[in-house]
Order: sequence, then structure tokens, then C-alpha cells
Amino acid sequence: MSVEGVSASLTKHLIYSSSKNLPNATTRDWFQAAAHVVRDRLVERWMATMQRYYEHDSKRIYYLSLEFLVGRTLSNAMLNLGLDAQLKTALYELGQQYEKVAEIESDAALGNGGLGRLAACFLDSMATLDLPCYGYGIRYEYGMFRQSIENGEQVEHPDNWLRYGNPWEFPRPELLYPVKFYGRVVEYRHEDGSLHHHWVETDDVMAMAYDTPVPGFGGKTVNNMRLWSAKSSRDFDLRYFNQGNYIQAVADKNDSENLSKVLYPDDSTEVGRELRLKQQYFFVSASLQDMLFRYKKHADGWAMLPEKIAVQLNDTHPSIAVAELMRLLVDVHKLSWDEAWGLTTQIFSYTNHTLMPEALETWPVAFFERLLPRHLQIIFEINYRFMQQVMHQFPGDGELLRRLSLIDETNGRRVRMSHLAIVGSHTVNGVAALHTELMKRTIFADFERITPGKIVNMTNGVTPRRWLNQANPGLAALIGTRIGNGWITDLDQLKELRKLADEDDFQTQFRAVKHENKVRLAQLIRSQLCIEVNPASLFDIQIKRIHEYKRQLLNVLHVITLYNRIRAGADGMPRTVIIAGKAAPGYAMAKCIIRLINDVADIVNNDQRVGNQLKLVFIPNYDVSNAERIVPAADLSEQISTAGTEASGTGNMKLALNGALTIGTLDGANVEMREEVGSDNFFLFGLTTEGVEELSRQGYDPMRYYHASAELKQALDMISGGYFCSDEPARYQPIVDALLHQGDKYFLLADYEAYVACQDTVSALYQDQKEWTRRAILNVAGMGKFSSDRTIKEYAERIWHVEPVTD
Ligand code: 26W
Repeated sequence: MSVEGVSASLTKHLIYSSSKNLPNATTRDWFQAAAHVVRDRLVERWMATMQRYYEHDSKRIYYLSLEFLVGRTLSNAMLNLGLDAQLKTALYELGQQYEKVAEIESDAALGNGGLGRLAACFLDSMATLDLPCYGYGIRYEYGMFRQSIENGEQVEHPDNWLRYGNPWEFPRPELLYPVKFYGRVVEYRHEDGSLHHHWVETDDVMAMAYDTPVPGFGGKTVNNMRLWSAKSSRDFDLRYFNQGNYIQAVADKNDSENLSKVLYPDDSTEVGRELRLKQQYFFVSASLQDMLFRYKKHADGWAMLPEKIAVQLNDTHPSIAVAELMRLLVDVHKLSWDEAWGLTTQIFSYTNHTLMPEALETWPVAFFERLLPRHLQIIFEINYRFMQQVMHQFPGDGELLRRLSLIDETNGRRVRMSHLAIVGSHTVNGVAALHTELMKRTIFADFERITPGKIVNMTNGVTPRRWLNQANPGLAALIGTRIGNGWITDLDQLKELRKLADEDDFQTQFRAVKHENKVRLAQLIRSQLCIEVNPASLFDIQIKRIHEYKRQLLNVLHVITLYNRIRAGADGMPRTVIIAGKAAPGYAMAKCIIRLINDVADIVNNDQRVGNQLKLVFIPNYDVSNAERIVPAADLSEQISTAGTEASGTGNMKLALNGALTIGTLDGANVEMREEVGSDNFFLFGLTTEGVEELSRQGYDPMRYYHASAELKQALDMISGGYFCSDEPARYQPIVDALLHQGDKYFLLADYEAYVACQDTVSALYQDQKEWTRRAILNVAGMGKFSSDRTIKEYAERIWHVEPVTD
């Protein structure tokens, strides 16, 4: 593709896709044109890839996820296809600045946080590795809410991301599957005596497919992400309606189409609303019908199903798939239970992403019975047989049965979706070594006992295409001049940077790139928030969902401590503390934390005595595109969750890959990151998982720490005394209560002193720019393991048993 070719293509699309001419084209029109130019190149390879898979009749991986947090596509697709130079030049010659054009694109924010972004990184890696994979999910009309800050508080706004159309999706109105809800089950006996089930008088919704191409790096393989949208099935009934019912019937259409309207913005707490289970079943049922249809194009019987299909369940959200596949095989395709179960348990595998008990999904039996009556019967049957098996394996242990049952009987009967996912899967995985060990030792210990070896570890990773090559072009180019560009698809090559860590020239250039990235972020902060930050200060960054276990409050306590020291006349290393993240709309404490951050920022940033020494900035609306701006500018990465609570973390990997040093606990993937970069190049502090357990056993008393540390006491007293909210002094009483009087569930006070001391060593080291830079380079060099390519290769080999398809 030459510049001239791209240029001609751009003007053609401006006219024929947007009906605009050069003089009256807006930036958005140019974006549409650019997207169409890139899309044309994608489509050819996409169709060729699908053809290849069909001809090979290869085993397919189906990644079932309620979330795909993709972000923008133009830059990513352009870079993966190798069109960047041509497109940028062509736009420039047509009087357009590429960066402005690219910024117009809305994020596809079809996810909450880590789990959703991991799914997007995985799609990128699977395409890059030429693996025949399909992402299946929901085409939410409204993605993750947009966050604004008003009077310091989070305000949620709907994310109408499709308002200007989505150039990357291809609607498939002909690809439509019915999905049933409610109704009742009729049993009948066949003349041969066998028992059959009919699910009747159901309320049906249609699932319509929208396909989005997913290009791998180099552009050979372009995979498919298929998202389902709910369409009314009532169109078909309309002709039977008289005039009066017609209006009502059309109004009712909305009701079923509401199913795919909006993403649930809850991360880490289970909400248990009917619509949520409906969404889960809706996309699972459509996806399974689609898979079986594709399988049937080649196969006669069902025996080969596990050789052709691997289904990964992204957390328990799609775990109803286990019961649905059983229903399809037994009720619709008339297989025996044993045959169907044998196939089902060879097809599914399940990833757990959290140990937090409040995030583990359970559904009331009564409510399941109403919405999915046949599935409840199937779950009972699965459970009955499972209980029999456990009973034979461990006779006389009623407690074990009670704990393992798919039905929790403790307070009202509830279906445990994680147990359904485990029993229906051949393999279960955690997302970091520590997390997997804790799964085996705590929440799933009984499963580890009855089926040892079923739970394995697959440490998370991130895609180097988006998180280094695309987000940090300066660093990517610098690395390229020294070790070439092989790292883009083989991240282990970054270890070649180790030998450059002490080199003056390389250090100087590395620092210059970081400085430029900080200047860019400072500009963004100035233009969005009217706060001046000094790019020479230490950029100390915590970006993630707001949650008590992630301990943004511990960070705030440190900021207040620094503030107090400055007021007392100390002068330390200038710092800019940047926090960003969204709170679940129903999570009052998380929202309160956001407000405290903003209130503290207001006092600190406007105190004359502080000047340039300390700034606190809350960047609103943290999303993938903001992350791409913030991550490359970080000096210090805050990964300070209570040991044993963060399953893995993936932001930690993105930040270190971009040359930030980590201050962190021995939690999640931090443990493995520290091993890879070397313990000297990682700021470790705080209790270990065992330390936390030990302290709990002894009886943890946060008050002891409050009285033992003058600085901690001062900071907490300021919060409770209304220092940061004199207009409403009691505003932060809930926070102080949680920490001092309700047991400080996440051990902030226990870790405070170690954290502050560790931050002091951070400040001291930052004075020595040479040593800091050396360690930053060693961090980049040590990140090879954390490419999602490595993670996906492990899944492909150990769980899916699939091979690349290239010709
Ligand atoms: C049902 C409500 C709900 C929604 C989402 C419960 C739990 C979740 C997710 C499991 C939350 C999540 O995103 N977990 C994160 O997954 C990442 C990818 O594996 C990990 O890196 C993070 O540590 C983990 O918090």
C-alpha cells in the first residue's frame, strides 16, 4: 500500500462512505474515512483467515466473556497491518493531523476492568499467534459509564459509544438464533420407554450477530469477535395482532431488546439482578448454538466435538454454558446423559479471577426455576451424580458433601456458579502463581482434594502491541534502535536491554523519552483539570478500579503524611501523585474514597506552603485511552493491595513494561514480577499473605497502630476532624469508622508504617537519577514473561490443545 494508494482510498471513502467533500469534511469524517481504509485491508485477510479455518477444519477456541475492554481500534489495526507510515503521511498531505483524527474514536468500553481488558489482550495474542479463536460476548449499546467529577464526587453518565456509528462492526442480520426464557418443562415418555423433556410456553428473544475483525500483528491472521445483540422475536407475531394489540406489541419489543442495552458496571461485587442472569444465558445460548452449527457443517455425529471445540469460561459469568450444552445435547440432539456429560466435560475450562467471597456468583434457586426451569433440573441432576461420586470417594463425610454441593443451603437455597463451572470443566485456572496456590488452599480446597491436578496456573500477561508499541512510540523506537523490533512478537528479547542499563547514552535517551511522556501527561492534566504539575517531579501513579482491597486509602494516607511533613518544614523530593479509577455506582465506600481524594487534592494543591513539592491529581474517567496516556508517563507504579487479595493485576505489568518501578506488596503477579526484575529493582513492603493470616488469628487491633504512630494518628485525625471538608466535617466518618472501629478489613494500618518507610526510600532513590534510570531499564528488560503471548501459548498447549493455522 503506497501513500498515494492510501490517499486515493481516503478521498474515495470521504465521498462514497460519508458523502462529504474535502472542504466540508469534519475531523470525524476523516476518522470514518481512515477507519474504512484500514477496514478494507482487514476484510480481505479476515475472509482469507475464515476460509483457512474452514478448509483445515481446525479445532477452534471459543473465548466466552461478558466483557471485552477493547478501547480504540484505528491505531491498533493500523500498526498491526503495518500501515502507520502511509496513513499518517497521506492524512498529513490532505491537511489532517493523524493524532487529532485518531482521538475522535470512541473507546469500545465493553468491560469493567482487569477481566475485560485481559480478554482484549488475549484476542490480540491469539490472532498474532495464528490461533483459530473466536471471542463471543454481548454488543452492549451502552458500555462502561463515563465518569465525571462534580464537587469532588463521581457522577456517572451513559456511554453512548455507538452514536456516530461503529465502522469496525459488521451486522449480520441473517445470523439470528432464538433464546428461550421462562415457560415450563413437560416430561414425556417415548415408546421405547426413555424419558424426554420439552421446554414450552417460553418467552423468546432473538440474538443477532455483529462481527468485528481482530487483526494479529503482521496482519496474516484476522480473527473474529462475535457480539450478540437482542432483537425482539415478536415481529413475527405482529400480523396476528389487531389494531389495539399492535401498539402494545411494538412497545413490548423494547422490553426484550433491553437485554443487551447496558453493561453492568460492577466489579468485584456480585449484584444478582435478574437482567444479569438473562444477559449471561442470552449470549451463552446463542454462542453455543452457533458453535454447534459450525461443527455440524463438517461432522456427522457428536463424538468428535471435543476434538473440534474448546470453550474457555471467563470467570463464572458464562458458566450456565455447562447446563446449556447438556440441554442442547440431551433434549435437542437426543444424546444419552452419559454421552453428553462425557463430551461437555472435555470441552469446558474455567478461569477464576477473584478470591473475594462477595464476588463469587450465586443465584437463588427459586429465581433460577422461574427464568430457566429446565436448566435448574439439569443442574440438580449434575449435582445428584456429583454428590454420589464424592460419597463413594469419601464415604461418611456429610460436611464435605455440603461444602462441595452445587447448591448452597446455608441461607436460602442458592446455585453456586463456581461449583457448576468446576464440575463441568476439565481444567480450572488461576491467573497468577500465588492466586492459584490460594485457590487450592482456600476457596477450592475441597475440589483440589477430590480432583488433584485439575486446578492449574496461567499467569496473566498484556499485549506488547498496545501497551508498548502503540502507547509508547518513543520508548518503542528507542528500544528498536538498540535491539531491533523482534520484541513486538517475542517479548523475551527485552532482556537484551540488561546490558544497556548502565550505559550513559542509553540512560540519557531513556530518561528523555520518559520526560517527554510526562510533559504530554502534564499537558493533559493542565487542559482537563487546570492543575499545573511539574514534569521533573516523581510521577507516582495508581490506576485501577476503586476498591477497599486495592487500598487507594493507603496511598491517600501517605499523601497526607507528606503534606504534614512539608507543613512542618521538611523538604523532600517533589512528587506528583496521580490516581484514577471508577467506583461501582452502588459501592458507597468506593465513592466516598474518590471524594476524599478530591478533597485532599483541593487542600494540598492550593496550599501556598506546599508549592511545587507535592501535587495530588485525580484524573477523571479512567479508560483504555486514558491508560495509554498515563502508563508511559509513570515513574512509580502503586500495587499496594493487601497480600492475598489481588488475583493478579495487569496494570502492574503495563506500568513496569513502560519503565515504572513498582512499590508493592507480595500479592498477585507482583510476586512473579519481582522475581523477574530482581528484588533490588522492586520496592517491597508490607505483610505477606501468611502475615495477614497470622495477624487475624492473633486478633488484629487497628487501634494499636493508630496509637503507635504519630504520623498515622495525625493523618487520620485530620480526616475525621474535617480538615479536608470543613463545610461538612463528618463527611469521612464512614472511612475512619471502617479503619478504626470496624476492624480495618484490609490491614491498612498494619501496613502503613512499612509503606511510608518504603516510600521514603523511593524518594531518596529518585534523587539519584542515574541509579533510578538503571533500575527502570532493568524493569523493562525483565518484563518478557508478562506478554499475553506467553500466557496464550500456555493455554493453547496445556488447556486447549490447539495449534496455529497458517496455510
Ligand atoms: C459478578 C460481579 C463481578 C464482576 C467482575 C465479579 C467479579 C468480577 C471480576 C472477577 C473482577 C476482575 O476484573 N478481576 C480481575 O481480573 C484480572 C484479570 O485476571 C486480574 O488481573 C485482577 O487481579 C482481578 O481483580
